[in-house]
Amino acid sequence: MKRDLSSHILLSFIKKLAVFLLFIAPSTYADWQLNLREGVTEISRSVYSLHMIIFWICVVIAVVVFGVMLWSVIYHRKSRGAKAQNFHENVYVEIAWTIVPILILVGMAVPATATLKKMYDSSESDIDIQVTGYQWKWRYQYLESGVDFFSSLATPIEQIQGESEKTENYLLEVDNPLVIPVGKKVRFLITANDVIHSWWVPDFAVKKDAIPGFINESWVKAEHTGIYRGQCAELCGKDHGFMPIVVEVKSQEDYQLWLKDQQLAQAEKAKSAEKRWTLDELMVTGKEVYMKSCAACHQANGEGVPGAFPALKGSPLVQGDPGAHIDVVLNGKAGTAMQAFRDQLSATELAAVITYERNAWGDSLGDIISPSQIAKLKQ
Ligand code: HEC
Ligand SMILES: [Cu+2]
Repeated sequence: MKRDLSSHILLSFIKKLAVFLLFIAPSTYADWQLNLREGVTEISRSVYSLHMIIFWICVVIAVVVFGVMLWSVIYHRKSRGAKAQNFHENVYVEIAWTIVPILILVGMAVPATATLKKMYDSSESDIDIQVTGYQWKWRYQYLESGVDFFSSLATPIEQIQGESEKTENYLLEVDNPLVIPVGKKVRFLITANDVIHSWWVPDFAVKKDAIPGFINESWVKAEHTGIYRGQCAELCGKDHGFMPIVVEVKSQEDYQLWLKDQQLAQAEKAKSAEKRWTLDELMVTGKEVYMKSCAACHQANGEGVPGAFPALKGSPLVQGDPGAHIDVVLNGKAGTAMQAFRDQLSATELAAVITYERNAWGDSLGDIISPSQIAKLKQ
């Protein structure tokens, strides 16, 4: 009786588990993918088929080896009275186990080398883009057209801290995506500014280390317009998981329009540095820049985080000689979290944020750091 009850409970538990698994299976595992993805370029497809060829070779070897082993274990077991044969230095066996692996390795190396050769051939590119890894963002410089911008994580902090619902492209969205035209060979010159990063876009089968002082090359010829996402693939510090990559492949016409827009906006920025700025104008722009680029460490109220990020409010350096203050913001402090903002911000943005620091939070010096002055320093 007792046994009946417990086996009944066990059975009903198994039934419930089965029903539960059945229900969660379609919703939870719908976009599960165990295999490598095929990607969207000729190269990514040949990488994929290479992967499949090698995979099947491994499967065949495993089946043969484990098959022979299992068969021997079962049919030549001791209880059946099997007696091991005792032979040494059998020339035929030794030749066979040398030749067969060589043939297998050559069979793998031939298609692998052909694919590698294609991947490494970055010659005759239509567009060259320098990709630079920074802690923790990417910089894209279009070498022919002079377009130059930073691309950083756009996921709102509330989502990261679990205060709001995570959206579909959580941690895979940026403010300024890399834009390239469809059907053109785009060469990437990949390097880094501080530590080693790695530029990885799985759909293009591009994953290249970005190493300070070195330039690695890779390329892509996208076949379809669309948005492709990737990540930094080299552990590069505390925000390594927060420097995603987004590539927008546009039609040739849309790409040309985008390029024109960028060039115009850049020219505008350069022109704005020549304009005469009032204190009020600089304070408005300065506050925007401060909130976006500085407040994460120095805090919105300028009081910093004791022991980690110094207070700017009331800091003798900020209150003192402008030269030293400007120097810290433009060139950073080597070996600390205070990075150089020289390339990350325009002359106007730099002048505005420095002016803002000197006049916000109640310590008003009333002085203006002019964009034209910073523009000269930047050259
Ligand atoms: C990633 C964190 C971080 C960000 C972002 C950051 N800073 Fe800093 N900042 C620091 C740290 C850390 C120091 C202290 C460096 C040292 O040890 O001397 C510092 C020092 C400074 C100092 C010198 C303060 C003093 O009293 O010596 C100034 C000025 C400054 N930062 C301005 C800025 C401005 C302007 C921005 C935005 C454009 C900014 N910082 C963004 C981390 C940051
Ligand atoms: Cu990185």
